[in-house]
Amino acid sequence: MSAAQQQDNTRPGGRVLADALLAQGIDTVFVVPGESYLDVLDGLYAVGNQIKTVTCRFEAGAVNMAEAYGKLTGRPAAAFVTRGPGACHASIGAHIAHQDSTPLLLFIGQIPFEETDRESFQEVDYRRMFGPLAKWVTQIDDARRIPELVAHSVDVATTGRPGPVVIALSEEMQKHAVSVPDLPRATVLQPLPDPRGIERLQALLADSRKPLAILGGSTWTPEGRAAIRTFLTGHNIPVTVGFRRQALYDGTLPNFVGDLGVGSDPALVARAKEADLILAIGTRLGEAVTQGYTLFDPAGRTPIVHVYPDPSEIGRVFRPTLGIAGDVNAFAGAAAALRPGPAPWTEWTRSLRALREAGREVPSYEGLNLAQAMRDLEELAAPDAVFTCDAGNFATWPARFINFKEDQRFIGPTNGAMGYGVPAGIGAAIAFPGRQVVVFAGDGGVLMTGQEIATAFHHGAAPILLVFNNAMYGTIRMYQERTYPGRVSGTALTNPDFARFMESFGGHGEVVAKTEEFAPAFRRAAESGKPALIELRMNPEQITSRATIGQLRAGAGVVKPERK
Ligand SMILES: Cc1ncc(C[n+]2csc(CCOP(=O)(O)OP(=O)(O)O)c2C)c(N)n1
Ligand SMILES: [Mg+2]
Repeated sequence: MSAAQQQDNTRPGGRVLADALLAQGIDTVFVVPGESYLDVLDGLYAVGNQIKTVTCRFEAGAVNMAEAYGKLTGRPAAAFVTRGPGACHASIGAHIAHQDSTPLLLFIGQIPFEETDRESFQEVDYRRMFGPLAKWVTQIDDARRIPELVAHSVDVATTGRPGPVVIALSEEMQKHAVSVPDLPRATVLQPLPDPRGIERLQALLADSRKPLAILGGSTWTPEGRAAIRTFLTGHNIPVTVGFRRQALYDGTLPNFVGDLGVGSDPALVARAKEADLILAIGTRLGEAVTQGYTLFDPAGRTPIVHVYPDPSEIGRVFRPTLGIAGDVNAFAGAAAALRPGPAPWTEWTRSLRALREAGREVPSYEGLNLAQAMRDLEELAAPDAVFTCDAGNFATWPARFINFKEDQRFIGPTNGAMGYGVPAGIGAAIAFPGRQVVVFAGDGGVLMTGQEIATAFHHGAAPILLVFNNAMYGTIRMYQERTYPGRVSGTALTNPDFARFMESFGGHGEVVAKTEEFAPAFRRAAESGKPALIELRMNPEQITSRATIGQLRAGAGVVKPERK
């Protein structure tokens, strides 16, 4: 089509929007429909299978699938929801994408523009509602501006520190026939880190005896990961990963020493405090990673090198000795070219790795031994499996006992959002058809969004769900037992038969109550080729991999609150 014809290409707003998505390289959308964006649905119909439309059961599910898709591919997927109630259900996805720095587009069908401020049916001001949750919020009231605002939204979502962009779509605007050109994708190269940073890093390393790297963040490319591995293995620097950023670094390498987040090995946390140089690369130094802001001295006595794409995040809580703003992958490339000097920390690295491996040894537990089950999973999972994780105590079992491998991926919500794991697993299966997807979820979180199993069936995704069943909101029970021992309140659960729940959708269900049952159950689940669920029937007394409820009560030692 010539440029002149393109100019003449009069289309209704809904179609312009679908074409704008295509022009920006967005080929997958996750939707729960609403009459507020019928014209966009029709635009999606018009472009046919150029855009894959995944119909979901719950807006939180839709937006979590889109978030996981963006987290795994680095390109945003779009979620479409209706105004008012749909937007409210979807808001959790904006919060996850914000805290996880994930590119995401959340489109919301809006009321007709001429009814604004009458509190008309389902009316909400999204600029106010999503102000603190999103990186940017806009509303399209003129169909001629669709290409501009969609293109800018993609740029905002994907550059610097990535994040969610919310785009409200006035209802009648979607019907207006306009002639407007599609806009091409912009190639935006990220700022390069200043080469002086590498020189200073080298000088700091030369003075160090106990360096420690923390990898995190969302902007890694495969090349960047390979380069940072070359740098860190070449210098034999011990490497941790930030909260829920497992698999950013190959856990089988002899300098991987564990994760810093919620439920980290206390021995690792203690040793991390001994480090004399912190290399925080790509990660925010947020609450979870820094163990409630206690890991380093805020006045900067431990030298910190902080490499991050957004300068406004550097020095936010901890004063760095050296801040390096810019693309972490470019930094990694430059660091990989450094010739390793003498590394007087061989013993330090070896001892941290020994700690990691000692922590992975399988203890004996009463009842189902989840440590052994996780070690079996480590053996049995596909070498390029994608793991998705919900939020809860159960997540500490895989983090402690599995060393994730180079080609595997692991994603979870760093904001601790329950209900993430199952839809994220479906998003992962849609992003990477044919790859094995394993979901870790508790009996609490799995029923927040477990109905999306129907979406998995509808779109041919086949994740394997591992449901850690302790018949309680175990994390909160753990805090309860520490703070108010024996006073169980609001945390006990009555569960369905999870295997039959999965079977009722047409999937494969298994119950594992004994340790030796896990491996064959996982094999059968993987071979079934269908969505599968394995209920892990836990000993509820074993509240974490490190403590029983009895031990928590015994160690609680807090003053009981007075009741008035
Ligand atoms: C959406 C949401 N609601 C509530 C919480 C608070 N919360 C954190 S963990 C947890 C319990 C999780 O229970 P379950 O999924 O069974 O996992 P478990 O801790 O028992 O392993 C709750 C209620 C949360 N993090 N997210
Ligand atoms: Mg539970």
